[in-house]
Amino acid sequence: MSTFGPDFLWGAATSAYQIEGAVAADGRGPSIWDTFCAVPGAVHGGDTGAVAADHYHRYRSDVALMAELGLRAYRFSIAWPRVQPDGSGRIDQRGLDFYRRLTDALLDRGIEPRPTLYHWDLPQPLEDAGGWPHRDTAARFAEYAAAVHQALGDRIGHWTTLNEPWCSAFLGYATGRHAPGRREPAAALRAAHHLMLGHGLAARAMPGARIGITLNLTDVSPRTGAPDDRDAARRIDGMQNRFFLDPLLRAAYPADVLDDLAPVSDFAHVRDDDLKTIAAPLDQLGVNYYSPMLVAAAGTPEPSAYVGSEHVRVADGGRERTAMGWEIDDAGLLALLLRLHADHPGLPLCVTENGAAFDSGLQDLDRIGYLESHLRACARAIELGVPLTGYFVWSLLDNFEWSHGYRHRFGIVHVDYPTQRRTPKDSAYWYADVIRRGGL
Ligand code: PNW
Repeated sequence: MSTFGPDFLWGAATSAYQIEGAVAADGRGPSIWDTFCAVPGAVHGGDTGAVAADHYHRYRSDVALMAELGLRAYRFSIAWPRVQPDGSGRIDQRGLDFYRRLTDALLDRGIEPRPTLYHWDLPQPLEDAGGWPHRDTAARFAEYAAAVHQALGDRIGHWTTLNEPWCSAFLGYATGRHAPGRREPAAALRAAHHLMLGHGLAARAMPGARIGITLNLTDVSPRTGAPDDRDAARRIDGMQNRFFLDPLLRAAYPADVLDDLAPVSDFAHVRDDDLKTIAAPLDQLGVNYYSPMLVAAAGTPEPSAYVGSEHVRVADGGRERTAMGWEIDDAGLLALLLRLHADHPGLPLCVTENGAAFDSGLQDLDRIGYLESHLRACARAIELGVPLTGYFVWSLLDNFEWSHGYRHRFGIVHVDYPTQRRTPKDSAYWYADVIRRGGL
């Protein structure tokens, strides 16, 4: 029998703003990404998600393509501004109907729908009211989650609340590289807390749902054994991994990280019982892994996504890199999965994103190499006892890569944007084969 087992979820992932386009269709309201894309210089080449891969109009043929590849599951996200164009109150049935049609098309093909409720497209009116640094946004998120669950809960069993709250908080509100483009480190810490609070409140608002959250976690190591490099690694592991894992799974912020952050915030925004709410029972932890991090202490502080650790820099591990400049190392994925299993035994894990940007066209041997080595890491983790339930390639389609626009391609399926023609790359055929065989 294959290491992966017969119930392993072989999937691919996308997100709403990155593929749907149709930003004005059926009453959709603006999101912070529509606004951010209009800021000169914010996105490479002035690209926007206005058309993207036009999936909103092409979802039927896209689902047929998924079926041809033999996918068992499809991870997508639901656009909050389609469901609640104002971010609160009024529900637009047309928005919900799109996701009902998509879900039914998947179920008809025997593909399990795995929706994420929030993949970064906050309704603009909620940002105008303060955004994630504002506590109220968490309550609004729970209302939205309840409405979607009420509409689709009969068809969908497993729900992911948030995708990568680290990115929403620290790229959105500290470095300003992502929407809404704010550079306010203290606000970023409040945003992170309210994102997690929103997760907990949403879990409570979806009775009977199986609940997951997806984090971008990584394996962090010091460049040398010197004490200041080791402290740098402790700090980055703290901000990237434990700052989210500990509240969600231990109902507490890590004490060392609160110490690091004391000059930035007194955490007065954390109220009694918040941590109990955040640590709602979790049925699955989604892990997005692309690259490990090697870090070192730096002399001069630089603006950083790692609030409070501005004197840490990322070091060169000397490995090959993808088109994003991210170093390739499957050992980091294995180390991460083993560490999560050791720290949180019994918690089901799922790789909800893994993949690579390469600009090699249809004959993407480089992408096949990346996927194969990382799937081997998954197999090894399972052999060593990690409860890994699935693997989702990022991404099914070439798509809008946030501040990089359309410059880099993550898809196993090529999209020719002028014609919207889809062509499976060699990696798609390779992956279809892996799924058919049930493993490598
Ligand atoms: C993730 N970083 O994003 C997202 O979940 C996807 O939407 C995205 O397309 C994919 O990974 C590839 O980038 C990230 O700068 C974006 O650290 C940026 C970072 C991390 C994750």
